[in-house]
Amino acid sequence: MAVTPTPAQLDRLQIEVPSWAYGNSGTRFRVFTTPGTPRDPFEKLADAAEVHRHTGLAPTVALHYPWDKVDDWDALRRHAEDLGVALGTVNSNTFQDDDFKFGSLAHPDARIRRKAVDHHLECIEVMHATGSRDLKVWLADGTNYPGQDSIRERQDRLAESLAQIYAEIDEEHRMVLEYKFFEPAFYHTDIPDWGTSYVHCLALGDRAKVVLDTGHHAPGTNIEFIVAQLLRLGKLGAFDFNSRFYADDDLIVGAADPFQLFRIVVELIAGGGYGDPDVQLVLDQCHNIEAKVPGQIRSVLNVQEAIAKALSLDTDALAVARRDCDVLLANEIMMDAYATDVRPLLTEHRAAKGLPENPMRAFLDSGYLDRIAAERVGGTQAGWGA
Ligand code: AOS
Ligand code: ZN
Ligand code: ZN
Repeated sequence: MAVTPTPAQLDRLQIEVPSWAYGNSGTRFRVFTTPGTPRDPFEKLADAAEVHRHTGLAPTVALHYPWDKVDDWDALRRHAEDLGVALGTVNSNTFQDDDFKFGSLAHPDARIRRKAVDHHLECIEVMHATGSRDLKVWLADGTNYPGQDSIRERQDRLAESLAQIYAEIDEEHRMVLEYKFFEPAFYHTDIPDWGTSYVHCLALGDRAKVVLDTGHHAPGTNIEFIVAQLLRLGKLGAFDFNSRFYADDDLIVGAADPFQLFRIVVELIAGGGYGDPDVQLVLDQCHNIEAKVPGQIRSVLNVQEAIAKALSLDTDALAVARRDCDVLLANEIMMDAYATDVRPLLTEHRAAKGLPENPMRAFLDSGYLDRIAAERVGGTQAGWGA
């Protein structure tokens, strides 16, 4: 009862990979190092390009500023082009400076807020040099204890700071605003949920959109509902894809709950967001114990598989079942799509495009990991690279 996705439908998938996924990362207990870890943004791009070369799915790379700061942005841009990828979203960083201990854009001190706004203006300069379209704002702002600061006043300060940044982005730029319900602040965060992000984006204007990070919700949250609603409102700007079991685990997308990923992309497709460049699909992951490039390859393939299953949904039959209020049939049609083994179809699709039929195997056989382990000595932790 499932339908077969067309090559053209499958070809609409593009996933942005994060530069920070290629650096070492870990927990507060330990950061394990991996041989061959990139030593600078140029090497991160080289690794990211391997993901695209083997899958054909990851043509852009998100940057984190100042983690990915370089002296010569043109050189970085050209390097990316030579590797067959492009520079993507610029992520700001207002969480690794002592001045931001009590917040950044919502901080009670106007001097600190100014510093945080200025950091974003610097990011906008970077966007001019990199040709990036999106400025992604994720804030660590919040409080740990009731009474620590005024929740209400922090919202007002945040709105004012965001407006100052938004006023400086170009016509072709967007500001995408991420929400997260906890961590590193534990009592309240200043943008805890999609509603708060939406309210700020609405006040800012058309080029401000919400970022939905799949790991940033309380357990049990119906994320596909949020996807449907934000698409309906024209305010879903981007996804940060990853998996969680317990908190903001940042594990490989689709690893924890492939059925949830399927349900999310079903709503993405139903709401017209699939293949729409205004809904940017990005990975936001860390590979603490697994090899990083293969971890990223697995991730983009997991998204591709979920998309192919969702495209297998017989939407005509589903519409009839829904109209008839045939609950069991509607659910069966949905589960048929999910149960479809799309792997042979995707293998065929890759072969037709001249890509390796098994990208993971092809990458592991290429010798790239041994090569970088021998060549690169002293790779650094994500965020402290270069
Ligand atoms: C933090 O929890 C967020 O998911 C952000 O998207 C963050 O910018 C990213 O994890 C890189 O630090
Ligand atoms: Zn994120
Ligand atoms: Zn996160």
